[in-house]
This record gives sequence, structure tokens and C-alpha cells, in this order.
Amino acid sequence: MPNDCIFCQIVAGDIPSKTVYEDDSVLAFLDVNPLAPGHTLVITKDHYETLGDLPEDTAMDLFSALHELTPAVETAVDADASNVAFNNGEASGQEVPHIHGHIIPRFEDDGGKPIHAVAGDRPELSDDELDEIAADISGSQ
Ligand code: DGP
Repeated sequence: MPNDCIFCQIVAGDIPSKTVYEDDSVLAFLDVNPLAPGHTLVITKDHYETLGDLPEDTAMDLFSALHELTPAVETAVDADASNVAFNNGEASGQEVPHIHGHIIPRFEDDGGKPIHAVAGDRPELSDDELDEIAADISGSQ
């Protein structure tokens, strides 16, 4: 565990958190700087930086916790919906380099935006370019 990782220090109990869920491999707690009431972070207890770094069993543990917690968070704050998302790598806006999923409760007319608003300008891609990208993705697994 990197000593300077804030989330590893939360897992170790060295930094307090408002914990809402814990099992052997996952911890969930309220975001210290919430975008909405109930904004929850779901992290792996072991230190990994991005989704692609996770071993498959840990990825399943993380997704299972998100699956269980998302409706629980929505119910707790009487939300109408939620955005569930990862900033996955520094260029995407990830500030804490320890994998964490955000559960952000959403409310009718809260003034927020959909996940489509997070990226930059939309690229113009031809059908051939889309075919090439699809082939590269399916060939790289
Ligand atoms: P991201 O940009 O995806 O890396 O988001 C990091 C989030 O972590 C951000 O919403 C604020 C939250 N955060 C940072 N430090 C702490 C902390 O010490 N405690 C808690 N509860 N949340 C933190």
C-alpha cells in the first residue's frame, strides 16, 4: 500500500470516514465533498489504480457492492435516479489514484447533466473508422 494514498489510509483506519458498507475486499463511504446528498465512493481495500488493474475476482466484488449499494443509497436519500461512474485514469479527471466508483444520487430538476456531458468535443468518425475501432477493441482482449 502506498503510504501517501488517502484511500489506503481510510482502509487502514488512519483517516476517519463515514462508512456505509464493508466486506473482505470492498469499502464504501460518503464522499467528503459531495455532489449530492448520499454521494458514495466504493473502493477496493487493496490498492489498484484503474479498472484495468483489478484482478477479475476483485472486479466482481467491486461491481457486486455497487449493485447492492446503488439502490440502497437512492432509497436512503429518496433520490429519483443516480449516476454511477468511475474517473478511470488521470486524463479522465481521477484525482485519487486508488480505484473508486462514484454513486451520485440524482433528483428531478437538480440542474445536473447526464454522463454524456463529461467528455470533450464529439469526434467525427466515419463508418470505416468505427469498424476499425471495434475490431481493435475486440482484438485486444
Ligand atoms: P476522483 O476525482 O474520481 O478521484 O474523486 C475523488 C473523490 O474523493 C472526490 O469526490 C473527493 C473524495 N475524497 C478525497 N479525499 C477524501 C477523503 O479523505 N475522505 C473522503 N470521504 N472522500 C475524499
